[in-house]
Amino acid sequence: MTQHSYTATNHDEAHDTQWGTDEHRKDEALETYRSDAKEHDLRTNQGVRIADNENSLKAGERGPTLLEDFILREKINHFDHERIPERIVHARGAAAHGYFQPYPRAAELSKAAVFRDPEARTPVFTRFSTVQGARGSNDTVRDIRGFAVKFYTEEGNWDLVGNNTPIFFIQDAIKFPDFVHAVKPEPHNDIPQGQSAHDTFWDFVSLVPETAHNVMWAMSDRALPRSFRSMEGFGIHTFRLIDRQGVSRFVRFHWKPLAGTWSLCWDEAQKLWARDPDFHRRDMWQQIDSGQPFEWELGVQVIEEKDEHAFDFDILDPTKLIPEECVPVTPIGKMVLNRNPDNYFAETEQVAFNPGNIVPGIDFSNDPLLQGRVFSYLDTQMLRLGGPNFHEIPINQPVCPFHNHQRDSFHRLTINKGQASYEPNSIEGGWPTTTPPQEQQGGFESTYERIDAHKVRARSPSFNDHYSQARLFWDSQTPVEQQHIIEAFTFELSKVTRPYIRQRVIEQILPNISLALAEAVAKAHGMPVPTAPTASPDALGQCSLAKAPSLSLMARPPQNIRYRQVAVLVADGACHTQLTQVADRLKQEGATPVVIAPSMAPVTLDDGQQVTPAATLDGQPSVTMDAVIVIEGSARRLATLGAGRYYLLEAYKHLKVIMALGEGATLLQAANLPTAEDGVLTDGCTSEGLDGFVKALSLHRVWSRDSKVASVAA
Ligand code: HDE
Repeated sequence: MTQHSYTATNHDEAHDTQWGTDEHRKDEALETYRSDAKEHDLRTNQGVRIADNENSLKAGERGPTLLEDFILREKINHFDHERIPERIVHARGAAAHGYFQPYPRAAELSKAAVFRDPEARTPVFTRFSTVQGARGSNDTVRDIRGFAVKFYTEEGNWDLVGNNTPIFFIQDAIKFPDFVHAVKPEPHNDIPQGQSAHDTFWDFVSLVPETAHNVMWAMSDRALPRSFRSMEGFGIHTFRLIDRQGVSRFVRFHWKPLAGTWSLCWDEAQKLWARDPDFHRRDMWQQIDSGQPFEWELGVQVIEEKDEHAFDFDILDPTKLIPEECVPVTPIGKMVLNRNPDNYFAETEQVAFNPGNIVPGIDFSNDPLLQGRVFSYLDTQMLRLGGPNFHEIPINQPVCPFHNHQRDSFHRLTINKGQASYEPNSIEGGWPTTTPPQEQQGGFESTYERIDAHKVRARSPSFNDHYSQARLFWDSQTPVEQQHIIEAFTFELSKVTRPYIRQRVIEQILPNISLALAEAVAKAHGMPVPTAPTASPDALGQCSLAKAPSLSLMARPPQNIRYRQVAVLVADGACHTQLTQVADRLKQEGATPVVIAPSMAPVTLDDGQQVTPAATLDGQPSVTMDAVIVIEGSARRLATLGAGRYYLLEAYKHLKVIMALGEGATLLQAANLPTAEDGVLTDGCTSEGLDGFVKALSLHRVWSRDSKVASVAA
């Protein structure tokens, strides 16, 4: 083993002089802890060289093992304790390193160091997660995704711990354990994994109407992201930004993916559970590894304090979004994720996010969900990471110095020198000392706010509206998206075994969102069709907008094909010139061509040259790809294979663009698919033909096909 220098908090004097604007600061700090065993002897944790790592110490070759074998005991002992508790929610995740760079506008809104200098890059570590499933569950389940960013700023760590929806299921932290118990696998049999399609979840949401809005998002394609790179992220709660003059403004944080927003189909997502349970984490890992960073803009919706009550909802209510049509999102910076972690456990598993980690220039609002969260994260991490010293774990350490009088407990790494671990003291010259708040580099100061109130256990009447934004969400979707929501409700409720719970959702919840939605789901369940809303006028609420186009994914397709994975199907006899032409064009557009063949054996092309496939039809099935191109000369061979025909059938069912070149139509015919319709291209490998492919794929899917695919047997 290499020697570590555990100077967790004491290497900072050196850093004091180097502070500044370096995005590599965290990377360099982590280097102290990296261990590379190359050219090192195998040793025990006490440094003793090991001579035999195959046999335990025994009394005779066939005799009992001896207790004295300290090498065996140490190895087994450590192994026995390798696991730590997984996160109670968001257990499954994947993360990457990168940086954040502010735009000039940011410094006008906040004095936080992270926003100060448009030339400065602050290191970040960002973890994406599902909520419901265990650490080993599937990536592509229908679920909300966590979107947690740790900014290692020069004035301390700021964690923006958000989700990929701008709202949450509940309004008050006191309901969180109930909500999580309801959505998690059921307690008697630990079923189902990674899914909300079960009795306890729907029992809870049918009894707690404030969940309706977030449930709508969860039943939409938003809950099925195609890639972490194509997700929006949201801080959800209203926060505050404090500028250099001390002026506080309310803000909502948004992450806007530069790649655009695109999702999976439900059937595709389910098939991916088996075909590639690691679909999202693999996608991020491979793309970052191949130099294709993941990028977002950070934006804020800004509300002046005087406008706090200017909306037809309460901005402290985390079940409400602020429509972008009412308050536009101002971009204030860009995040680039460009480096994979070295070690999953050390970094992704041990990272501890906490919305309570804020820095001068940022502050909380009184959102009652946020207030509870500020308590919860530190508390849960004490258990998960084994005590109060988890801030010393390399991935959690700030890049700036930190000194205080906190001491001891389990796994303390810092060797605090001196005798005085209290304040005030005269023995150590009074150090460390406090810093008064100031415009820059000052101590943290909470927003000055007058609170003159009765102590009550109550909810503000301004939180009574539970349905107006669920309706706005529904009304803002395109017909295809609405159909997907209907199908999602129908599917989920079909897994609910108690008819009275299904009935309660259909009769008591859905009619308050949309009678059309209620009718479609009721019919699919053979239940009476509701004819009128059931909620009180207060709960139904009112929304001044009829529609908010920003809520629809389909309304704003990415308009390019960057980062798309395109299956390029080949078999013996495939046209070499065409293969090169297609691959070149896809790369030119920023997409990735993946050459796929029936087996991994080299494919002999029409000119006698050979190409080694990247994958097989089975190994990289169509569900893992965004579109399919069949290279001329391959179709006849592929048509003889079930896997070849199924490839196109499934791609067609999942609304993917299919381009069949040359005699490729024979493969379409063999699969009983149309040879000429929107998104099925057989124009030949001309430059116009490829233009047509790029144009079709830039809409992400062939949405006009949606109504036909129910009859496709794949
Ligand atoms: Fe969390 N949440 N949460 N949550 N949450 C956790 O902290 C909690 C909420 C979110 O990648 C836990 O370290 C309470 C909203 C993310 O490590 C825990 C409440 C939002 C992650 C916890 C909420 C989130 C967590 C579990 C209601 C979106 C994963 C393990 C008051 C804005 C972070 C852990 C990561 C994780 C508590 C509600 C997002 C138990 C009490 C709203 C992205 O502390």
